[in-house]
Amino acid sequence: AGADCIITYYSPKILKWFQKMPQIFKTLSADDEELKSSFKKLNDSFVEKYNGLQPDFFVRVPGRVNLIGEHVDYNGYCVCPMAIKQSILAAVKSVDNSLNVSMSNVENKKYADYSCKLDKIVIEIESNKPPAWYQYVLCGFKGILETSRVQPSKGLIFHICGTIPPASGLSSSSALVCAAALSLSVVLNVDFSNTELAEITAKAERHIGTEGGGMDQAIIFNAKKGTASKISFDPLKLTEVSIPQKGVFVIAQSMVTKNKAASNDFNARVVECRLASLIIAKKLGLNQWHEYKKLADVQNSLKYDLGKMLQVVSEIFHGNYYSKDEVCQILDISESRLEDEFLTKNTKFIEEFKLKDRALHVFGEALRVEMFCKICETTKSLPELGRMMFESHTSLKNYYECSHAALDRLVAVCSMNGAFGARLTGAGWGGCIVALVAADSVAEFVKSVKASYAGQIPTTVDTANLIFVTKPGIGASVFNPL
Ligand code: ADP
Ligand code: NG1
Ligand code: MG
Repeated sequence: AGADCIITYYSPKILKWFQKMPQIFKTLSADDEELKSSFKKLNDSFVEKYNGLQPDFFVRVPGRVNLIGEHVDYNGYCVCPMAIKQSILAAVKSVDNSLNVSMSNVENKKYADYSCKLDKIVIEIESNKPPAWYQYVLCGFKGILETSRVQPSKGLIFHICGTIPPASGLSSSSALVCAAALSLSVVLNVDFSNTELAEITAKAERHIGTEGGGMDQAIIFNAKKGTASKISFDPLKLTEVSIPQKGVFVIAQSMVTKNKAASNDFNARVVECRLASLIIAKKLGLNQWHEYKKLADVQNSLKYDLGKMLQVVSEIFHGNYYSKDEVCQILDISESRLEDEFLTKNTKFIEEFKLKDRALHVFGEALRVEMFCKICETTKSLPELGRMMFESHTSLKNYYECSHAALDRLVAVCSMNGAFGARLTGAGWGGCIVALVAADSVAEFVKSVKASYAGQIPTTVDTANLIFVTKPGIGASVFNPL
């Protein structure tokens, strides 16, 4: 019994798929009343919108909170996230004899309906503008079509609702991409393992323009209830990390949103790290230096430990901005090669790059992830875990420059109210913080931090999600119709 068990009833439409991928099917258990009621509402909304048609199945895809290890996944280093309760829910119906896909959202004033043909998906992203919501959905569909090479034989209706605070570092974007990918896999009856789905969707979300590392999609498809995960990349692997019982994690929103695809801030950090990798590889005489696009790849070839990498960075980089010219001189390449081979569409026009501080953050953060996971396994010391989190925040603020005054304020408020540690979570520049708090005083903590928002909450913010305790939840799942 429990939310993790496999259903015994399945609708004929998804029977074949169920037989191929039983691991992702879930049944609603008695303690899932809240989820059941959310599906019921989504079902009613679907039936009303689509003139009495019923969905064939439902999908639930959670958001995630990263406990530590920020901006290191795309550098090849480990991260430590867990899935959260807030999620994207989709009600899905396959449509025979048509390649049409209808995308709709319960919040249709904010997220307007869209439809197109599955065999003609175009994702055109304008630089410095937030993508439309359905473009994330199209990324998910495109990922499945590109990888499975299945010619779509039918279309679908994809009707969703969501409770993940958008553009706030809890991975609402990836939840949406993954919900779309999973739904289309069921409709087209293609089977992938959870690891394959994670890799397909990580690649697919890059069509939105940001070059993320794959943490979000990896935890979304592989999260287990009750445990955080240490994720390593190349190859993708998850190991359970049990959170000490005396501690709980609290998430608080800064109320500043940041859509990562609407500016080049995220990709600027990706390419700064890439340039730092290339320069270390070149300066330390690695053959084929141009292949070293991730800091972890350089470290692996040099066979140095992380402490030694921090020393190397301090020795070979100056702390100022590097101009494009200076980078080209060091690498002995032309500006056009720099742009074509190592920069992205939206970072080609950046004239200067900070390299030393970015690399110091990445190697330092990679060390903190190792220590954090080790403490969870051994001493389980909450003050030590908290210290890693505060240090992570300071490094993100000073070296990585991806914090925000509202996040710094929240971290300070958490500290003043007795949190063992707190840090921004997700990409930053706004969004949420995560704090580690003693389980026996969490109610008091939440009350005090909530009080610090007095008079500042815009009407657009859902106050239920402003500050909340979070427990490690289950990954993406498919459910039968009600
Ligand atoms: P996050 O940190 O939440 O992943 P991103 O900037 O990567 O932030 O993505 C946020 C975008 O995801 C939103 O601007 C919106 O387009 C889309 N999104 C998130 N939640 C929903 C939702 N419930 N319905 C439609 N689109 C959503
Ligand atoms: P958010 O903030 O959820 O969009 C992004 C990246 C992650 C990771 C973190 C920073 C995507 C899809 N997600 O997450 O891969 O790099 O920032 O640690 O690009
Ligand atoms: Mg995102």
